[in-house]
Amino acid sequence: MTMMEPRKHGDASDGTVGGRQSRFEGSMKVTGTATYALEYPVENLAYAVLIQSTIPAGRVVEVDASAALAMPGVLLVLTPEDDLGLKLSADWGGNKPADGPYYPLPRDVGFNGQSIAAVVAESRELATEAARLVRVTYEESQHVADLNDPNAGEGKLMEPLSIAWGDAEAALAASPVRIEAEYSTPREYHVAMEPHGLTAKWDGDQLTIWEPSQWSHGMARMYSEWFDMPYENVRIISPFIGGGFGSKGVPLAYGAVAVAAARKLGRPVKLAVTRPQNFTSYGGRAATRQKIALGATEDGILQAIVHHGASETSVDADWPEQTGAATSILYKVENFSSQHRVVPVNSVTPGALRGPGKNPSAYGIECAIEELAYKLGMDPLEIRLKNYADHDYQSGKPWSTRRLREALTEGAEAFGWSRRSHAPRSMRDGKTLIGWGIGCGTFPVIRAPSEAMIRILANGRVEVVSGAIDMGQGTYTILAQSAAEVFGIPVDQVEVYLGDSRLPGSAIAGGSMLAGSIMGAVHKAAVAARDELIGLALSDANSPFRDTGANTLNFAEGRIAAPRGEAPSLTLAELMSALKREEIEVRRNTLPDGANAQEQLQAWTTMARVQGPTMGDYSMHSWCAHFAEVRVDEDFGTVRVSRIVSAFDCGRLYNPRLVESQWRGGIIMGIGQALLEEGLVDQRNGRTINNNVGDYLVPTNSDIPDIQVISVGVPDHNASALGGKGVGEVGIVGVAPAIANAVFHATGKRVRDLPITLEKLL
Ligand code: MCN
Ligand code: MOS
Repeated sequence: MTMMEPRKHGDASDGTVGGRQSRFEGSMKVTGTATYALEYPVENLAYAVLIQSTIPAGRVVEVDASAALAMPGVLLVLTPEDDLGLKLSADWGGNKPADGPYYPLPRDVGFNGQSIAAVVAESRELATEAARLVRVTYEESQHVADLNDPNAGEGKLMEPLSIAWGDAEAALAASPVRIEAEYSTPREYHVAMEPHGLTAKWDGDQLTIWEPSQWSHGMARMYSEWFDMPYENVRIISPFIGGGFGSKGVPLAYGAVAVAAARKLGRPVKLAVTRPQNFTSYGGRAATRQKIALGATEDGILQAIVHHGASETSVDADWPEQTGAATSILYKVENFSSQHRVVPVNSVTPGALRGPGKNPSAYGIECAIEELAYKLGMDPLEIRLKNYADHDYQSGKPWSTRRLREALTEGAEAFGWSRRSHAPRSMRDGKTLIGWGIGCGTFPVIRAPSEAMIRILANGRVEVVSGAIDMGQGTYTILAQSAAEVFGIPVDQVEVYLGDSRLPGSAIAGGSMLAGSIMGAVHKAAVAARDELIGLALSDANSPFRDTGANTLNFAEGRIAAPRGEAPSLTLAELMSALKREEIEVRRNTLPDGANAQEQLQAWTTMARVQGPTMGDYSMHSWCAHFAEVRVDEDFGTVRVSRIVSAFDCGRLYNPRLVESQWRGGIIMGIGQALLEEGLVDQRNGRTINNNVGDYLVPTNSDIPDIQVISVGVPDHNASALGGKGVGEVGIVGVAPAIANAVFHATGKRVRDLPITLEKLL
């Protein structure tokens, strides 16, 4: 097996868990030496280009590819006529569908922008030109453009997502103070810097796929099922990813098309999804709307929450963007009711986007709680502290750790919240209105098993090997820190190999579950490898430690020593040489002891072993409180975020520098969500109008103010082996409401539909 180039590191300081190493692969990415999926030099490549439907609903009647095929250099045109011989795969949970064929280029069109044909040629330019010559005849039928289409209807109630306790309607009716409001969020997209695409190559019955992936093992499994071949015969290679944010967890239709084309042609095929095609090749965050009613006493004690939410889904799958996901756990309330509906529309099936569910949910409840505060004439910080949940009212379980009170008070202190004047429009700087607002956020602790391999080499270097993914979060770096700590060596003595489905099994880089999961596995394997080395060192005839009478050895500052200095200390290399060992290799997983091979494979390739936040004695979540300052130009209605202070409880931090960057990244995405991001749909034809990075606005440097982040967490050993909770997603949750609340404070105007653009303020 050829190995990836290992990620080395130059700075040896802080080589322990909790240190502030920079990202190992950061300089490789910015200097262009990190190889992305579409950059692998593969010989004899053919190039595939997708053709997407231009109607929102109906059927492909005919594809006339004669002009395209007549072009020299065009190799193949795939259309709904072609039976690619694929089978349906089980979903990411591992749930098997009824046996049946899979058509990645379907005849029935479910949305505008669905892939319906592909052209393969000797060059990408040729394939693109030939694709323009392909004539598609459609039979169009009625469509539903989006959630706001008059024909969209109320949708289907998702029974399992209905949550209730107490008697919310009665308690609401009896409450002396009530507010009710409707909030909405538009379609939002991942817009990762690296667009989607892949290179696929067959060698006999062996398939290699270079594709950006958040889950090498899960994706290999789904490809193997589509192509009805043994799991072992598929290999996904994905050592570097230019951002995923939830979009790169499973293989998608275009992947099946590229692999099928490569099989048909007997040549490797590269398929790059164009930026516009990225908007409909997989789903972004679904548009949502939600109605929230709060009932309270005159002194601001919550009595009831009634919540009705809905989100868009596609016509052929139910994907709920759960608007109630945070509503039920943020506050102490005895009477609660929440329902969620999905409304089928002619769009691609929506997907997970950083903080799915929690994000729009926090937008609703965190705006509503401030609306209640203003109605009561109460400080928004005070109302949150007054209704602090001492346990999880939904599950009835105690929190494992919940330092949200500290996040609120320490965040307020750092922000200078006490200097606020309460009345809207009461703070200004000349013609600029100033507003302050708060938004709380949360994300569940999701736990999953993982596996890792540790190798101690004769030269004293230590290797960490896992199929886990680093898409920019910092996996390479924290795993090097973990191994370095166990062996008492500098981090630059550790090599980390990741991003390959042939390497040991791993949890998905998703649901903010990877760090806790893979750190546990690497720590376990490293300790086992160290124990094996200690055992040899104390017993091997060639070992200088053999006659010391010690029963263990110390590993610190790059040297191995007997506890009371009974023998001279050695480096790892010196000890390996004394033992005449080429290598010590240890593989460990965090499944229950005795899990057989099939159970192991199931654990890495499906979500079957994933545990939610209340699947134990406790309710476990990460928490945060954002404090936002906005400046609004009264004449132009322009909003600038001028300052953000956010305090987080994510348990123990494996690498605070990387965590701070995760939090800031989430906050920056939250600023985009609050002020800029919005997928626009042409009602006439269901087309995504702004399907490019010129028109779909994401924040740039000039939109981003000073962001101060504070950690108030304490280690939580129920949440993970090393005490950390999830970090990657919680940062985005609660930012948009903090900004919306600040805009209200500045202007006295409540904008309830995101994004908050100037025309809504004038
Ligand atoms: N970390 C830590 N201490 C902890 C937990 C995490 O130091 N207690 C740090 C580590 O650097 C770790 C990172 O935070 O690598 C993220 O850890 P975790 O919260 O476990 O999240 P995952 O590794 O599972 O990453 C996925 C998560 C998700 S779900 C999305 S969406 C997201 C995110 O990470 N997409 C990202 N952050 C992203 N960051 C980048 N650069 N690109 C993306 O696409
Ligand atoms: Mo993250 S949306 O769970 O990949």
